[in-house]
Amino acid sequence: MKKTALITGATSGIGEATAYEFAKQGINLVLCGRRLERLNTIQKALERLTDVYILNFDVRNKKEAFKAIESLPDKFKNIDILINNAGNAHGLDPINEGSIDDWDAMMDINVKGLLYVSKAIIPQMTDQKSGHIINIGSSAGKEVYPKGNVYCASKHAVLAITEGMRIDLNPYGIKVGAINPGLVETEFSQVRFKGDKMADSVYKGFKALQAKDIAEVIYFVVSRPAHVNIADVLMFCTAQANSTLVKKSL
Ligand code: NDP
Ligand code: 8X3
Repeated sequence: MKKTALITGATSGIGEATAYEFAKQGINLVLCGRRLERLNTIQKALERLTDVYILNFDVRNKKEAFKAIESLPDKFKNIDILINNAGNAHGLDPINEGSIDDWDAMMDINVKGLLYVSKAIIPQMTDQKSGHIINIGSSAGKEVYPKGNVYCASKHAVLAITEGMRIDLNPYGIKVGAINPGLVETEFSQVRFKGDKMADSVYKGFKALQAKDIAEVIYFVVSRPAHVNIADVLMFCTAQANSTLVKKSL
């Protein structure tokens, strides 16, 4: 039987690449994001390969998130795989200069949004006594780097939530794991620096991870045999040794 995956943040970067990878493997898709036009375009592109349904909502909005997930037609209602990917960094400032709006955005999207979507989907997984949840954390969830403060805190929270989910959902046969990448060349820095040209320099002088690299690992994780659960993956590009050490050729 074909599996169905729900991917949050499917309109760009890691989420979009995962949608393409899963479609190639014949997994049915529920793709989520705020940018409807992009969802429509991706749906059109992937419908040649698999069945695709789109949900247009903001993960910060609890009511919208639940309403959207409840509205899924029967064909897409049973979610076998949940990829909690929606998220971003907002700003890169020392804690004494950080913006409260940026802090709210990161906590509301990366942490609370992940919880809302999970809360809406988990009951159906516990009923079925199966399911697989992958949370996209970050190397920033394992180390704190200068000016990373609240983003790192949000990703440390994602790791704690992942571990908690794995423990609490273990009796139901639900697999839970986290994928924690270092620098990935996506729209991430455009969002972090709010379109400032600073964003262009982040991935210069070295070959960063690409969204497809992460998508392939995600597919590997979800395609293991039933008795195997990959709990935690930390991945860097070759030029990156840890959160702060990147070997640049420039
Ligand atoms: P992108 O900016 O390319 O993608 C972010 C995705 O999240 C978009 O699809 C965006 O969709 C969605 N999103 C953001 N805010 C909301 C919201 N409020 N409601 C619903 N969807 C939202 O970045 P990445 O692909 O790099 O990021 C994906 C995940 O990977 C994030 O959790 C990020 O923290 C993590 N990560 C990224 C790394 C990197 O270096 N790029 C490294 C490690 C982890 P839309 O705007 O349409 O809503
Ligand atoms: C994204 C990677 O190093 O920019 O989580 O925080 S980093």
